[in-house]
Amino acid sequence: MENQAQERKKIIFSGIQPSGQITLGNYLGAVRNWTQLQEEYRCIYSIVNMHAITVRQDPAQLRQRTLEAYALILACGIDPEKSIAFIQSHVKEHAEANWALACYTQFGELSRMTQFKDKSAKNPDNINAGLFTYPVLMAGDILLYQTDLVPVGLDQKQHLELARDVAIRFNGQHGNTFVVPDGYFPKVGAKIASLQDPTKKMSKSDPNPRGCVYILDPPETILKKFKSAVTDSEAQVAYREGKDGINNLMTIYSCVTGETFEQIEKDFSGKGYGDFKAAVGQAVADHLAPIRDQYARLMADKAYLESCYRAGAQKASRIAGRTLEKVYKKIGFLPQ
Ligand code: ATP
Ligand code: LTN
Repeated sequence: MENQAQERKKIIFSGIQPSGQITLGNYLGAVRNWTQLQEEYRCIYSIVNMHAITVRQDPAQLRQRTLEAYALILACGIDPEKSIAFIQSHVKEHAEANWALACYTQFGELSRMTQFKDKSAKNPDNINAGLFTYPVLMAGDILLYQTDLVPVGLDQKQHLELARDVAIRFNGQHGNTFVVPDGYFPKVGAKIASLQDPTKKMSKSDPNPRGCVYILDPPETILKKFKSAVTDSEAQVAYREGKDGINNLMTIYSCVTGETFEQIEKDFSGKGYGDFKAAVGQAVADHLAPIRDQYARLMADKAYLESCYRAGAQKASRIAGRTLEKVYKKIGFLPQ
């Protein structure tokens, strides 16, 4: 009975790159949502280390960051008993799906991807083919698990649409093979901006670390970063067009305290930005403190982490293998 109920649950898939330290933007835009979906859905989450190598990585650092990112998503509340949590390169089907789906993706559609254009501009000496076909690997991640919903930040919307288009195209040619996935974006927090340049997204690869709050930053650092956040000269805590810095801080405060924008405006009416920035910093530091503690406990138990990611990869591979087999059959690959 319980098994049947499990089977009917909708499937969630999402991934995060171990390309740097996980930020408050990653957390509020994606990872926090992942944990909240675990009760209602069948959730599958991956540390997408294969995506991370589209930008140059130091091998030792990539290994370390992959383990850290895995520990961090567990520390944020991903329960490896309830969800499947695995490391992308451990499940070979991802590389295979990537090739098959690349042959169902057009050069023209990949050329339109804004992330490719942004990252090529940032890394002009390494515009590699992987960076170009990045969205195909991502489509494979999603489609291999017959995913219904993909919880991501708004920056991933275009990639998600490509995954849908590829699924629809493949289904059109070969009959129903893939579930066509939908995006799942948080109402508040889908686009957290840099604290130093609130017109830009907070990003792991921001060269200015003061603009970026990392989940594992100690409380003093968090307070300092919020204190130096860029605002405006109006000195009024209100959510309005053109007040990018304050809007961003209000969004962050709302995400971690659950207060609405109206409540925040009321609470801080007549108070200066200094008070508000200190309050946001404190609220974020308080919210992240238990995650930091849990992370330290997990990193001290490597054997446990290893057992979790091994089991996760086995479970993921079973599901992905079934889809890949179906795909190969439909394409016309002679079975062994
Ligand atoms: P990089 O800077 O290396 O491209 P990133 O910080 O964009 O990395 P990813 O690993 O690519 O992080 O993304 C993980 C998840 O976090 C994705 O769902 C993405 O949409 C979300 N995300 C990233 N940055 C933000 C942000 N500033 N606000 C909200 N969500 C975000
Ligand atoms: N491109 C994503 C990471 C990612 C992903 C996925 C997200 C890789 N594969 C599958 C959702 C589903 C990003 O966050 N930059």
